[in-house]
Amino acid sequence: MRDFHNDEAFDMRPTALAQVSFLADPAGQESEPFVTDVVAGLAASPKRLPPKYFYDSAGSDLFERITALPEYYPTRCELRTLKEHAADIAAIIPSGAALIEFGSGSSRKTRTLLGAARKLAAYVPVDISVEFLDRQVANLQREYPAMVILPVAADFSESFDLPEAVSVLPRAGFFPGSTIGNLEPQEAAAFLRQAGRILGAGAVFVIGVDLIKDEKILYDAYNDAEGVTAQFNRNLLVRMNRELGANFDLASFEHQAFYNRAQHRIEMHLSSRKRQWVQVCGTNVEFRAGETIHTENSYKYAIETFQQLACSAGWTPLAAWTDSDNYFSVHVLTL
Ligand code: SAH
Ligand code: AVI
Repeated sequence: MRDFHNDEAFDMRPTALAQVSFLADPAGQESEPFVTDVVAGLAASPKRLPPKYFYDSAGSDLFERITALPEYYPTRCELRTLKEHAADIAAIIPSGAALIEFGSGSSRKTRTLLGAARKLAAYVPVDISVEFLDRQVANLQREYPAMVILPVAADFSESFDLPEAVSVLPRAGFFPGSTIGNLEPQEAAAFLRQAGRILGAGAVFVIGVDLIKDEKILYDAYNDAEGVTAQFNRNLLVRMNRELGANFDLASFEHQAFYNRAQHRIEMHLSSRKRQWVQVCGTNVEFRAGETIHTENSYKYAIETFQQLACSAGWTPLAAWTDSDNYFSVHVLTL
């Protein structure tokens, strides 16, 4: 096996290989994606913003707090299933493989696999939240000093390159958390196709997908009593104020989350409490009283519907496990 620790390609560890563009061109020729998406999203009707922008450093910390809330069942249910099937998952990951994780966050769930799949050659966490990614990689490297960790700061909905060293290794994919549910179904299919290109023929892909269930349980998970989800939602306004010089008054936007039964999704919105004008990226944006910015969809699937989606993107389902409450599913696919 290659000695990754002495390979020049790894000089940049533990700082993530950055493929997310951040800075606006000073001449304004080419704006960063955040600016472009905010300008387009607030000009649209109804107003909307892509949920990937929740995740700056503060947003990632808030998401971690959400995962510990009593109402937020997905993390607990998925962790239980991953622990129960850790040996099954380890058995299908080839020895000497690189584990590529999309939207790795705290890598908490990965730890269940890293313990079981001891013969991994490298772990590649991919995340858009660059500062948080660097912090988590430093923690993980301390816990697993022998593990080769090659972080990539990238938007997984765009094409991105894996570290050079991984190109010679068999690859396994990991996409927990039901982050795939934050993509529109056609975006999820496009993502699965692109993941297939990244992971390569013969790869296995382990994906966590939240299930359709009792509406009260879904509602409560996104309307927690402590208000952490509301803070996570409003963090988008905080981020626009800080990074784009906007002047959103946080108190005049209300967190809303509800289940859309026809579309099988939780919708999150920020609703303007009054008629108001907000300065964003040099324009004055009008909000009517009660008008919302649609900030996130979180699609819930039936096991068969998700398997059909995966098949339409070229993947073959190998297994699907759920927790004892049937709240959350973990799928194993192969290409
Ligand atoms: N996998 C973790 C974290 C889920 S939260 C878990 O299961 O608990 C979603 C994660 O995906 C966040 O860390 C966020 O920064 C990342 N993310 C969201 N959209 C992304 C995108 N387009 N590209 C890369 N990372 C993204
Ligand atoms: C990361 N993602 C799957 C979470 C979800 O449940 O849709 C994000 C989240 N939004 C509100 N609470 C948690």
